Amino acid sequence: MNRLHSLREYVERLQSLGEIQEVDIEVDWNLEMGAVIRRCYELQTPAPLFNRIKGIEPGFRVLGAPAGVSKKNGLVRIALSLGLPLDASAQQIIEALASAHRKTSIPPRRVATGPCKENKLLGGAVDLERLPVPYIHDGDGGRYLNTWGTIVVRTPNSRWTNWSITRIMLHGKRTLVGAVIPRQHLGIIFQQWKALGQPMPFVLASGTEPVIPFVSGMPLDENVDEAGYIGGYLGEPIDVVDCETVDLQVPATSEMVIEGTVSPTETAWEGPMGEYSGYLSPGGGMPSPIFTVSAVTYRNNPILPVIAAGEPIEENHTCWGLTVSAQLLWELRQAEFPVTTCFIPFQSAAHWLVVTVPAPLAGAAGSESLARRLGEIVFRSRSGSFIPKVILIGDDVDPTNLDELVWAFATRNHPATGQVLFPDQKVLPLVAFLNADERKAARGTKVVYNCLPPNDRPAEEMPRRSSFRHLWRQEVQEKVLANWKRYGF
Ligand SMILES: Cc1cc2nc3c(=O)[nH]c(=O)nc-3n(C[C@H](O)[C@H](O)[C@H](O)COP(=O)(O)O)c2cc1C
Ligand SMILES: [Mn+2]
Repeated sequence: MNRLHSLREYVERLQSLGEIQEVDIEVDWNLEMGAVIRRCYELQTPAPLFNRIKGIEPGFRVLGAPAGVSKKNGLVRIALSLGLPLDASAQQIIEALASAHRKTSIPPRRVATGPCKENKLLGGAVDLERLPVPYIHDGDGGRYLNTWGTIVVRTPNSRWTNWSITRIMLHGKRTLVGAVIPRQHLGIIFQQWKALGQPMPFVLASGTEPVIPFVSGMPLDENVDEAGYIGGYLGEPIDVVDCETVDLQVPATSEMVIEGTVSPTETAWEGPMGEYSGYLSPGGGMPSPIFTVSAVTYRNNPILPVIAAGEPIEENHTCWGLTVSAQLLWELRQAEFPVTTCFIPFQSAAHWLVVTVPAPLAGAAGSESLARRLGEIVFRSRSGSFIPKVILIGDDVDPTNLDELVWAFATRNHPATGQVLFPDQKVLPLVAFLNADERKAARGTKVVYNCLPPNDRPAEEMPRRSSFRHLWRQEVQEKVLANWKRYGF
């Protein structure tokens, strides 16, 4: 495990890999920065590091696309963030995230102080508009301070501390309004405070060591501390420091720390925002609780990471897609489903989950009941509840190879009998294909596309893959590979 201890270390490593583009001309936080970041995803450029932001005091910086995909180096930002070999494949990343479930949780270690305490603004000195908060997409409901930071909250009985990512919008100089979704852990813990009629202490840690956002975006089970899961994953604890004004702790090397309380009663409109689905819904959003800020602390020359969500591929598809895949792989193995691997293709914007099963199973009878069982497990679980469409396919197909996946899906899914429908499931209302009634009820039909072959002909007559790797016998393949240069290629 090649752990990086801070965002600074991460940025330095990215610089040495040619994965950072420093932007030294002045850039406007109002739309310009968001548009640049979005174009960086679309061109898969190095991550932009904005060094001068209009109207913001010198030194405050923004890092766009912190875990974006790179045209030159593929998933290197993700591999580096997770301490894995730089050429780690999506499948290796998913295995690493899933197998941390078997490790013992290591709780964070409280240390006296850390770089995040270099500057402190307390009470009346807090002014969130001094921070380089971008107005990202044309049509967003406001400026988003948080798109990649970790929100820390604790249950009133202090037994569970949750670290998660949710978007948070600027509301005033000292107030924010955050998306608090009831079935997410932030929403579950908020309900407990609300039931007591008490404000919920929170802290937002932005610009943490790069593994932290990954696990903050991972749908672990209720009552599981993400900090301990990260400790288990790394094999050592994360150092945390006490907050100034609330009884919570944050990673010591955080770039910016925003502390305060969430009102049990007061709300404001949050949203809309350009979403991971690849759409911005005008008029979207909802009333959400107000976060009142009591302290801001930050490193010297702090760096705020920013995601410009939208059409793939951005961090919702890489970070969230990979961690949901990892969680579902773990859950399917726990349920003794004969899974080889799970993968949410980045380009599907988390709408397709591909589940592969051993190829011999692929020709077995009863694949429809296997497809039904798969849908029951996936759609019932919280992590699978986000997914509308599942593809069940033999593990001769590499689900991370889009060319192969498209071919196999197109040729193996029967239009009449290949779909197992699951009506009236909980759905995320922001999915673009839902009609008005489905959106309102947040319920709709989900599907498992069964791409396992029918079992109605003898094995020797089953269609064979006609690729170089699959159709030609071994000695011919070896001869061709050995002669490749001699042919003149
Ligand atoms: C970049 C990014 C942005 C996200 N934004 C939100 C959001 O605004 N609201 C939300 O409920 N989940 C959001 N998520 C997904 C949650 O972080 C994820 O489901 C996580 O499991 C929630 O934490 P929890 O399991 O402790 O509830 C986002 C994930 C990523 C990677
Ligand atoms: Mn959680």
